[in-house]
Amino acid sequence: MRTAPTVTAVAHPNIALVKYWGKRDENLVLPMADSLSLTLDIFPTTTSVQLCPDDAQDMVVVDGHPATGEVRRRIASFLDMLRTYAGRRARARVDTRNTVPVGAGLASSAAGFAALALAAASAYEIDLDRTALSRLARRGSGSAARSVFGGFVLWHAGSSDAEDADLASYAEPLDDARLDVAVVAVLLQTGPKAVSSREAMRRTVATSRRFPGWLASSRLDVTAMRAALAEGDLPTVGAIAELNALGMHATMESASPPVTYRTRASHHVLAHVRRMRERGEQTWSTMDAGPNVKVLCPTSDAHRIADELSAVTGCPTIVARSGPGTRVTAGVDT
Ligand code: 2P0
Repeated sequence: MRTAPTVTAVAHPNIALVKYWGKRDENLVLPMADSLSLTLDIFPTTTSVQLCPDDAQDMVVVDGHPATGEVRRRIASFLDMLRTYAGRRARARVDTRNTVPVGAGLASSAAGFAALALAAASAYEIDLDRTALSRLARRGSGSAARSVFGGFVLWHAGSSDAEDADLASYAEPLDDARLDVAVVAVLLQTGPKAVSSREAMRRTVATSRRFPGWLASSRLDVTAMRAALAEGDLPTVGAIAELNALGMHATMESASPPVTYRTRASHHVLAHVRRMRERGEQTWSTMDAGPNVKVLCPTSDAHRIADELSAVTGCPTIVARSGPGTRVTAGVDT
């Protein structure tokens, strides 16, 4: 019997400059507001999918080990959704390799589900354009919708109209963005977080009195950020990104019980980045669902700033730039 080909896809994480924090539909993974990101050129995830019609269930291997628990459940239910769409029954073998610790607030799920969406859709012979691929990746993990594309990307929340809600929420590249920026990631902690971003988001929406204010300001931030990106205005981009990230953390810290991803070490880096700015550096902080701080700066300054942040914290730093969208690397004739 002919064995099905193994399709391999690679995807990169993205860093949100205006964050996604709050869903209006958990099942369809529909956000409450637009968000805007930069896909990075570090920490790729490579995922291979092969259909195995004789297997009774999906086999999922993550970083060389059989997946269990929530990780396995999310991947298997993503594959179930694809099978329903494709009208196919064959189970799949999924092998995914990260170059970054999973669950540490370093966007492993964005790269992971973007790579899985492309490799699995190709394996099941579902022909999707990039917009449809972005919608599909969104169903796995919201931020994965953005990692389908390279460079600066806008994820549309879409209308609240139930009829076309799924169709209206997808990401697209911002072709008019022109900005020279690097991202220095300060790796303070790479262990898995105590509260998943999914649970943290749910808790924030349900209990934080600051949530309506956060939502209103992030909608304004998207408009201002788009204009600043088109102007190539790094100081404005940096200022909006930093305030947006601080607002997101303040909002989740006011949930009940509070979600606190910022540690003493995170605050130390945030303060140091402000001090660098006061002495004339172009540096702005952002943080995701974890303690690590990412610093926006001009590309020509990035290695110098990374060295300083390593020296100050005693922790490793890594410099990232704009990276590519997800692509198939093996298994499909082109
Ligand atoms: C973002 N984050 O915009 C925000 C900022 C973390 C902080 O998207 O529940 O893994 O799978 O849709 O995409 C992380 O949440 O959440 C995230 P789900 P996801 O990048």
